[in-house]
Amino acid sequence: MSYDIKKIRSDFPELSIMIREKPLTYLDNAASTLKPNKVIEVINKHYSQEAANIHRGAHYLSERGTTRYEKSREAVARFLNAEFSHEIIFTKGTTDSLNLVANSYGLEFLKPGDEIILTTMEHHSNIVPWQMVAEKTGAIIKIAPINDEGEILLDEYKNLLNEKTKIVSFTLISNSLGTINPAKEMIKLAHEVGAIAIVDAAQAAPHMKLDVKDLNCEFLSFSGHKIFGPTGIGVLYGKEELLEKMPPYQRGGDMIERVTFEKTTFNDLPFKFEAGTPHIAGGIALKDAIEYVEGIGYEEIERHEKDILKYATKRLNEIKGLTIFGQAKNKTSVISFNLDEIHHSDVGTILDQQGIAVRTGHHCNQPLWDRFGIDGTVRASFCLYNTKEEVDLLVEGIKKVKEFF
Ligand code: 7TS
Repeated sequence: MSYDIKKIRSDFPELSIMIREKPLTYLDNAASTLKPNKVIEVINKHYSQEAANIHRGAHYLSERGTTRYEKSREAVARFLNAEFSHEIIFTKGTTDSLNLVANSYGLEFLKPGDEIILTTMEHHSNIVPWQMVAEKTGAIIKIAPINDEGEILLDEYKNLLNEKTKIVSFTLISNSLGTINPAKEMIKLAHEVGAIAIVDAAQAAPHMKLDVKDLNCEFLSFSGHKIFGPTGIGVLYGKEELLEKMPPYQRGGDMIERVTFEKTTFNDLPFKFEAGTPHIAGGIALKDAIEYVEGIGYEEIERHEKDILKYATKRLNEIKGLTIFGQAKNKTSVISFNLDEIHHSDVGTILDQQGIAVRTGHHCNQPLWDRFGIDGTVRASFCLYNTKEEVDLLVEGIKKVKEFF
């Protein structure tokens, strides 16, 4: 079956809006994706006909909401190929998921001198929580370096691993370079020294099939809003055995079994990690977002996106004075670039005047850009609904920027 891009684009109402009297060209998908009608309808229906609190009420709406929310958890477990649905913790997003692991697992189990390995290309949300853990426990952070193409230097990574390594935490796909990291191999090597592996799949979820059994990672996180779902909802997958022995991250309602003023016992998984009223509508609609992606199919999506990336890379490389950062052999859907003598924020402003949405700046990767000796880039990021015509508009837009200067 051919890829029905027209139909796919018609599923996203925001793709038809005008920005500054120009049709929107949305190339900021690594920051957040647009939402398909199905997701919007489910959220609308929830708030117009089904809103009620869950996990507590004796009434119809509460029970139905609970069923929907828990069905969504099952859908996520299936989506990630997790063994049990109670290994799926709903969070606010990837940042929240990583903070949960750092605060709960990191603070509980790390000791002075233990080592945490990250990579040069981590998003700030996979750096700053570990700095807190290091500060509070006396653990040490080590960084696996990358080459000029933006690929992890596996030999250097191997050299960092030793019996003191307790945690390896890395992104599956770089939000700024598009690099797809050799996750399975990195996890296997981490396990050989007895470390646990944490995968940040925020950028991977919209582009590639995730399988926690195949990866064999201890934890994995992603954000709803980057996979065509709502903001404010995300996922932490954790192996049951580890989640069981971790202390709660936040405390309050829903996460308890019995409270007295003297002592509290905690609820079972996953509720031990879900204190307070959750993002009910978001949790429910996440199922529809996932099913939307699965309905198209990752094989089809990957083929389409590879085609777009190849075309965009070729066209951008034709522009004189344009440098692309991130040339990994195994790469997806992101092009970071700069123009000689023109600041990235100026490029973004002029593209915006043409209805073209890109991100400019450090993209929450300051240590990565330190590695390249720059302070940021222009970033165009593509997903399943982007087209070659949009790449052409970007190229025309960049030419206008050059003319302007
Ligand atoms: N990890 C990676 C690899 C990311 O790209 C992001 C967000 C996060 C974690 C944090 O996700 P959040 O949903 O909790 O915010 N990345 C970006 C970006 O590249 N531009 O805007 C947000």
